[in-house]
Amino acid sequence: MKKSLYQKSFIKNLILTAVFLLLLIFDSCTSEPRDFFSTETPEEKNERMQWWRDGRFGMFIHWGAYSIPAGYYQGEEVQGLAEWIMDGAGIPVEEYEQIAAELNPQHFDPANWVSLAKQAGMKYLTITSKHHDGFCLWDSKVTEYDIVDHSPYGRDVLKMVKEECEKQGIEFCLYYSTMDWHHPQAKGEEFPLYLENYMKPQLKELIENYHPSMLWFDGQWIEEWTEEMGRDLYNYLRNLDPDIIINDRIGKRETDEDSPGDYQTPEQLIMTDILDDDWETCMTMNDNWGFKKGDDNWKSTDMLLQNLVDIVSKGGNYLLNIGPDADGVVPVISVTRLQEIGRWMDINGEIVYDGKPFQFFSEGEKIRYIQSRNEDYLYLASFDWPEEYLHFKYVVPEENSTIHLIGYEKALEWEAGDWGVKVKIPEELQGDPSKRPSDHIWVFKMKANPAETVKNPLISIKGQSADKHVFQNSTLITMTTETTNADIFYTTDGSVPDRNSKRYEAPFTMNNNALIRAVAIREGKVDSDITDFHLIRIDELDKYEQGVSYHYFERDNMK
Ligand code: FHN
Repeated sequence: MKKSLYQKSFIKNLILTAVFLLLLIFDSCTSEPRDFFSTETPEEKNERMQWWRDGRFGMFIHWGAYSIPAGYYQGEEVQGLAEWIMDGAGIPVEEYEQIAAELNPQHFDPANWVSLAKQAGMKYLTITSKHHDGFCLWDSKVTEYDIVDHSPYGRDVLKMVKEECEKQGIEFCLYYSTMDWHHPQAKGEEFPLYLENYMKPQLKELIENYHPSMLWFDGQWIEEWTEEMGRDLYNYLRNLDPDIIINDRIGKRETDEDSPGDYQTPEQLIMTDILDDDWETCMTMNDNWGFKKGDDNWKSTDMLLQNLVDIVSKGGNYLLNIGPDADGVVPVISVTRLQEIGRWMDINGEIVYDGKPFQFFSEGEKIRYIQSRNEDYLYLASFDWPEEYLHFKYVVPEENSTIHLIGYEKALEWEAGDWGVKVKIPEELQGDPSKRPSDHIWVFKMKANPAETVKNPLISIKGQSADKHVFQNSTLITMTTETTNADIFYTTDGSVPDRNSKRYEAPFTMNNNALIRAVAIREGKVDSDITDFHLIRIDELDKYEQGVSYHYFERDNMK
């Protein structure tokens, strides 16, 4: 039977589609994996990092078998971090396996964990899939040493947390330790086998089944781990999910350019300056990551919020940790802190989410400057309640700008002069702290430009200008400032220098211990900061010979 034109073209299309599909399959089987590490463009990276950069604030969760001993072994407190107890107490693998076999968190409620993050204004959550003890919180097909196969609980914790994150709109991310005290090949020469046959399949499993938005590696300091392994693993994972974000601990963190990873991870500390790179401070609320009985060294809510604002002012993210107990319960103080942070974020959150670093970020310890992302507004965060007036000097509000205290409707009165800017805090907010719009850090919003400030004076002896100096008999003090036509005023008794202090005219001699303090002033510009310089007189220095000397004692000789 003759085929109609329609039938012919249908068959032709069918054949073409089949060929095309075969080619596609063939191509995907044979095409080289992409070297993301060296070929990703800045635009591609910007796009990939967007949700993380916007998020700013995340929850870290350290939870696992170590939550059971909670820092105690055989009735004794174990020194070191709670989640390190296997190592700290030298618990043999078989014995630790028995501890893990007891994990049965009857009060674990993923909705509760995730909603705590959500309430606090956090946008992502990073949970330990496997910490250094090697125990896995998901149903891994590569091992039986996981919460589903090894513990009475028998449920896939990661899956539950993941589903809850999806429900509540929180990005789901996973911590994974390369160091593994449980796996027999994770040490010494056999490490490459552990990497290929255990780590990689596990990470593939995590990416394909749990789709984490970010992977947070840890344990990179072990000698088995190399920069090459890091680069290879980075590309392997990015080929599995090109959009995934990976922290810098996938590499050794030894060099800047050659180290893989998308952002830096300072631990328990905050960068001291604005950084061009992405970075995230991870921090505990008390002294341990995992749950530790009796660890009551809690940071205050005020401190946690100051950290958050300080980090945002320098362009970083804040990953704040909780360590639930063995039953899955989050310590009550952590809950309170998160709720208080959330109340503050409900009012002031725009400084966090809409904030980016301004050209300078701080004025002393208690003021932080942050600008809005479109650069239209400047936020000034005051860590202390300013009482009657708020003073600041590094920006000048635009002439017609209003200044608002976030959370309070009326515009505030302000005036500017050579001394800086003075904002009047309304009387109705004075006195009773409950009248203030929030309980911590107060945020002022305005349109402003950087003020012209005089450069700090530089004080030196013999051309050296560190802040402490040792001299003999007498020394010559020199002062300079980079601002032309500025006058320097100084004191030598530790008091605050101002226009009425001694004016610096020429180098002068000092022959005693002193704290010299100086300020540079030029009319029409904002006064410089004060420079401090400590002079320490040592008269007997020439009695000593230069160099290092030592005396050797043997223990037995000391009896
Ligand atoms: O040893 C771990 C520690 O237990 C914890 O997981 C922290 C979190 O950043 N990281 C390691 C130390 O760098």
